[in-house]
Amino acid sequence: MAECTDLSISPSEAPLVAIALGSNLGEPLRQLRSAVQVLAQTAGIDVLACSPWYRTVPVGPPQPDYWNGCLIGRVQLSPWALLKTLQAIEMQFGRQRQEHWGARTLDLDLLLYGDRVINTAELTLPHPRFAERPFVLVPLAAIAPHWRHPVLGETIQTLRQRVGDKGIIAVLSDDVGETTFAAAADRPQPELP
Ligand code: PH2
Ligand code: MG
Ligand code: MG
Repeated sequence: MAECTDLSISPSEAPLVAIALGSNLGEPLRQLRSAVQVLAQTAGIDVLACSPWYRTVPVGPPQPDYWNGCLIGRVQLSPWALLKTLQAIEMQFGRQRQEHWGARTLDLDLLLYGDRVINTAELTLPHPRFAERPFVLVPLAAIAPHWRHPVLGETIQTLRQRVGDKGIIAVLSDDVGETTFAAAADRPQPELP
């Protein structure tokens, strides 16, 4: 479990963050739901909303279909501490170093951290190119349509309408809103479509 002690931000100043989740190896839906639970139980992270799960056509080399989703959280961690925490959770789920854009058991991408714009070797915010990807924008628009991309100046809803639904195969709603998301990982897994 990622234990982060760097709670360097007071609750009143805690920014909203958007995180993209993806998986196409092992048992993707089970891993994604479980990852949401792990994030919700991590010190310094409050999960506020989680999108439905979307089955998506893989972008990149030939590999299995993905399941993708997004969540919105409030964090008391710096962007770098949050990045480290996400990487530790990916490792906990058996993530191997893989080929670029290759298959993975769990991918946690930090998309937005308030309106911060960061360009370092370690971390780029907003996440580069997410504004072109339906597999990110479709789930994100389901929970954060009015969030404005701090570089492009457009809302997530507008960006999502621009990219359309290309590559979205199916949607599976867990009804994982603010009050019920914590229970979702305990539910029996539905049949895959
Ligand atoms: N992630 C990738 C590469 N390709 N394709 C889909 N559909 N969904 C993903 O999350 C994804 C991908 C590398 O992070
Ligand atoms: Mg990633
Ligand atoms: Mg990714």
